[in-house]
Amino acid sequence: MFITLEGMEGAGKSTLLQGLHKRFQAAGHAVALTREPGGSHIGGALRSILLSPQSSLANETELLLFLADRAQHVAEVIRPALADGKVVLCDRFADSTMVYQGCGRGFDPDLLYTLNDVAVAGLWPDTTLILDLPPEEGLRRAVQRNKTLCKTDDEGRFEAETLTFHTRIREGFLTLAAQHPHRCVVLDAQQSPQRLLDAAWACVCSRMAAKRC
Ligand code: Z5A
Repeated sequence: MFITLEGMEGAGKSTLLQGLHKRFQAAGHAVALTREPGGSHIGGALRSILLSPQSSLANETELLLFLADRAQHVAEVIRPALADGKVVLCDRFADSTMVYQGCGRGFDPDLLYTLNDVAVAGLWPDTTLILDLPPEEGLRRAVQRNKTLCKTDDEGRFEAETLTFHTRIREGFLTLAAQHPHRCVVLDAQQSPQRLLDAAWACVCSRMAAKRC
C-alpha cells in the first residue's frame, strides 16, 4: 500500500508519519518511510538545491528538478519497496507539484498532471492524507520547530514565501482533495498530535480493509 502525506509547511506531516510508522510496525507490517524532495541517493543533492534560499531558480528549473527527484525516487525506492510487500509512507509526492507549482507558481494543471505521470511512470498513491490548517498556524509551528531544534534556514526557500502564497497552497490542496475523493482524505491538522494520529490510523485501516475486499 502506498500512502502519501500532503499539506502546507508545519502542518505536522513528519510528526504524523513517525506515529503511523510505529503503528504499522506494531501491527506487523514492513514499512518504508520516505520523503520528497530527497528520498533517493541523488535526491539529497537535488533537495539542497531546491530548498536553499541561496538557489535562484527559474520556475521551470524548479519544476523539472522536483520531477527529476520524483522519477528517481519512484524507480529507486518506492517501486522496489512496494514490490517487496512493504507499506510505503511518503512525506509529500506528486500532489505537492500540482499545488505548489500549479497554484503557487501558475503552471497549467493539465501540463503538471502529464509531467507528473511521466515522473511516477503510472504509480499513483492508494491513499493521500491531506493535513489542513490555517497557513498562519503552519508557519508559526515551522518557525517554532526551527527555533527549538536550532535549525538554520538552509532549507527555507519556501518558508520565505508570502502569506498569500501559502493561502493559495492551502486552497489548492482542498480543491485537489475535492477532485480526487476516492484517493484523498482531508484531516484537521489543528487537533492534537494524538487525535490526528488516531484519525489517520482509522482512515488507513479502513482503506487497507477495503483494498483487501
Ligand atoms: N515542494 C514543492 O514545491 N513541490 C514538490 O513537488 C514537492 C515539494 C515535493 C519541502 O519542504 C518544500 O518543497 C515544501 C514544498 C516544496 N515547502 N513548503 N512550504 P520540507 O520537506 O523541508 O518541509 P515541509 O514538507 O514543508 O514540512 P515541514 O516544515 O517539515 O513541516 P511538517 O513535516 O508538516 O510538520 P512537523 O515537522 O511534523 O511539525 C512542525 C511543528 O509542529 C513541530 O514542532 C511539531 O512538534 C509541531 N506539531 C506537529 N503536529 C502538531 C499538532 N497536531 N499540533 C500542534 N503542534 C504540532
